[in-house]
Amino acid sequence: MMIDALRISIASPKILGLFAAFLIAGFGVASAKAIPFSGTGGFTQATTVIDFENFAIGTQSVATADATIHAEFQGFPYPEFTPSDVHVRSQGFAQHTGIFEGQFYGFNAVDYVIEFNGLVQEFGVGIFDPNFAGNVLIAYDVFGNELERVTSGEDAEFQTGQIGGSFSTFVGFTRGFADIKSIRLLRAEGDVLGIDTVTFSAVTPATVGDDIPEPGTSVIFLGSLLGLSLIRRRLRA
Ligand SMILES: [Ca+2]
Repeated sequence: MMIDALRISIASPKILGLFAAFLIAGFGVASAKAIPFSGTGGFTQATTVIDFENFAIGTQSVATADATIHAEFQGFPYPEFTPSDVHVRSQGFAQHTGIFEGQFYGFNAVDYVIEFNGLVQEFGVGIFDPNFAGNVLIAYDVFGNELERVTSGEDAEFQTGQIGGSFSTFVGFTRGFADIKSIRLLRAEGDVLGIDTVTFSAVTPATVGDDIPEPGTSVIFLGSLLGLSLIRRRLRA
């Protein structure tokens, strides 16, 4: 975790010097792009919030113009959960204002998936009743590669509370540019989570192919090379 690395660096002048040298050399910049945070104050840009208040109770898969939210089922040891069990619910227990209140989604022994219709730079979500170490919030890029994760019990940004449904927290990421395509919240063994206040910065189009040649372009390029080669042979002949 970048923040932990920074703390260690500050504790040791030698490592700090090395770290500075890396920064000057241009290394370490990539990993500094992702900063996990807790609390709803971690955003630097205007955000959109899905608070589930406008969806009918019982809605199983939530979709807006920007994102879709659904659950993934782990099966054993909770084979009893089916898609119809995971849906928009109304509040029936202690809550945290602005993080977990009113209507929310889930509260089952499942994982949650948030897919954006494009890319976002900043993301955060209210998480209800995390009690154990090992809950993980992960951001993925457009190729499904992991960008960043925060884990309860390991990272200070992902707090847990007492068992009994009295605790909620807010966990998120901010990136150097918009490269988050999807988010997964994977529950720890034995934990049961719900989500609310899904918050994200502007969704920008996911343009795959700006840095990577499309297959078609490569084939055309290869074709041109073969063509040149043939012309050269003919000229020689
Ligand atoms: Ca809500």
